[in-house]
Amino acid sequence: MHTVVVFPISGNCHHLSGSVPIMSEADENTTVVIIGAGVSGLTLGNFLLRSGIDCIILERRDREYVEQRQRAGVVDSRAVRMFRAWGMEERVIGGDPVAPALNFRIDGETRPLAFVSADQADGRFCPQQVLVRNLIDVFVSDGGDLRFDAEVSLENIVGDEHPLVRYRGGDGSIRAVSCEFIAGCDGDRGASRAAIPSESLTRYSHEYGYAWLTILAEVPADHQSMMALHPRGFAGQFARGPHASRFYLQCPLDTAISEWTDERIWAELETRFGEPVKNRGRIANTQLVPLRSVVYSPMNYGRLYLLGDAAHIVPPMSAKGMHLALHDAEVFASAVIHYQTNDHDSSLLDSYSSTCLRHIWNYQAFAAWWTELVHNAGDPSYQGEFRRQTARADLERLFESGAANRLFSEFITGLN
Ligand code: RFL
Repeated sequence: MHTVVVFPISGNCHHLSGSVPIMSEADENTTVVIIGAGVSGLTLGNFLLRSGIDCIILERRDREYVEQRQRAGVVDSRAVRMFRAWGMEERVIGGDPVAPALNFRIDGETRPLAFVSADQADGRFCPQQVLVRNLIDVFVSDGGDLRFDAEVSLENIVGDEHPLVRYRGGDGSIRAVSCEFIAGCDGDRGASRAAIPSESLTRYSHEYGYAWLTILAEVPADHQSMMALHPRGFAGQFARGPHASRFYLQCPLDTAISEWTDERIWAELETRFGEPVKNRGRIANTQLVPLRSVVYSPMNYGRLYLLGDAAHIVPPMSAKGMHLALHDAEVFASAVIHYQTNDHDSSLLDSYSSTCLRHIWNYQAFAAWWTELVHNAGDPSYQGEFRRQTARADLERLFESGAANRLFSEFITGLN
C-alpha cells in the first residue's frame, strides 16, 4: 500500500517525511538510479551495493573513456579513512603514501613547506583514473549494474509518482527505469542539474579572473610536486605515475590554446621555474580551465539529489574537487541506507543538502584563500603590488608559524 504525497513544485525544500510515491509505468525498478560513473557515482554505487540497496548506474560515455580520464593525482587522508571505514581501502586505493609537504620555487630558490601535522596524514598517490578503474572493477565484480553509453532524461522528479529515468542505450533501444531516488553524479554539464527549474536553485559563484593551461605530458616529472610563484604567473608540476606528469600555467582568460605550441609551453615552464625542465616529452593533452568557485543550493530538488561537480566546483589549486565529490557520496549513501533500514525515516535525506553545504563552504573558503594567495604572491598584474606583498606575508607565515601551518596542512591533507 503506497501513501501518496504531493510535493511542492517550487521553493527550496522538498521534505520526504512519511512519503512513498506511487509506481509509474516502467521497464524495471530500482531504489536509486545514479546518473554518471565518475568518482561520486561509483563510490555511491559501491556503498549502496555493499549495504544491499538496489541501484543502477547510467553513464553517458564508454568504459574505456571513463577509465582513462586523468585529473586528480592524490587521494587525501579523509578519503582514505572513508574507504577504510567502508571496508574498501585495499581494493580501491593502491599507491604509495604521500609525503606531506609542498615544494615551491620562489625567486629562483627551492623551498619545501613541511606540514606540522604530517605524522597523522594518510594520503596516497592514486591518480583519479586508477581510483575510477578500481571502483568500476569492484562494483562490477560484486554484481553491480553499470550501463555505459546511456543518454538519459529525467521525469517525475517532483510529484506523486516515482521518478522515472529514460535512457537510450548504445544499441539505440530506449528503456525506462523507475526508482525512489535519482542521484545526479554527472558533473557540471550533466543532465541532472539541468532538469531542475532555475528558480529552484541558487547559483553562487566567484570568478578569479585568470585561467590555467593544463598540460598532460607523457614524461616522468622532474619533481613529485613543485609550484613556482613568478611575476609571469603561477606554474605547477605534479607526477602522475611513472610515465606521466601534469603541468599547469596560469594565463589570461582570453589566451588562445592554439598559441601554446609545445616549444612555448616548455620554455614558459622553464622561465617560471627558473630551472631547466629535464624531462620533456610528448604533450598528450592541453586544456584551458578558467578558475572559478561555484556552489548550487540546495543540492536537492524533490527526489533528485546532486552530488560532486553537478553541485559545486572548486578551483583546481585546492585539489579538493574530487574529495568533495567523495564526501557527498558518503553523506548521500548513509542517508539512503538510513531511509531504507529505518522505516522510511527521511531525516538524513532532508538534511543531505545542509550537511554537505556546510562542508563545501568550509572548503570553498580554504580553496579561495589558497588560490588567491598563490597567484597573487607571484603575479602583481591582477591585484597589484600591495596585494602581492600581503600574499607573500601570508605565505611566509605558513613557513614560520606552527599554528598557521597546522590549520593549512589539515585542510590540504584532508585531516579536518
Ligand atoms: P566526474 O568525475 O566528472 O564524473 C561525472 C560523470 O558523469 C558522466 N556524465 C553523464 N552520464 C550520464 N548522463 C549524462 N547526461 C552525463 N553527463 C556526464 C561523465 O561522463 C562522467 O563519467 O564528476 P564527479 O563524480 O562529481 O567528480 C568530480 C571530480 O571528478 C572533480 O571534482 C575533480 O576531477 C576535480 N579535480 C581535482 N580534484 C581533486 O580533488 N584533486 C585534484 O588534484 C584535481 N585535479 C581536477 C583536477 C579537475 C580537473 N579538470 C577537470 C579541470 C585537475 C583537472 C585538470
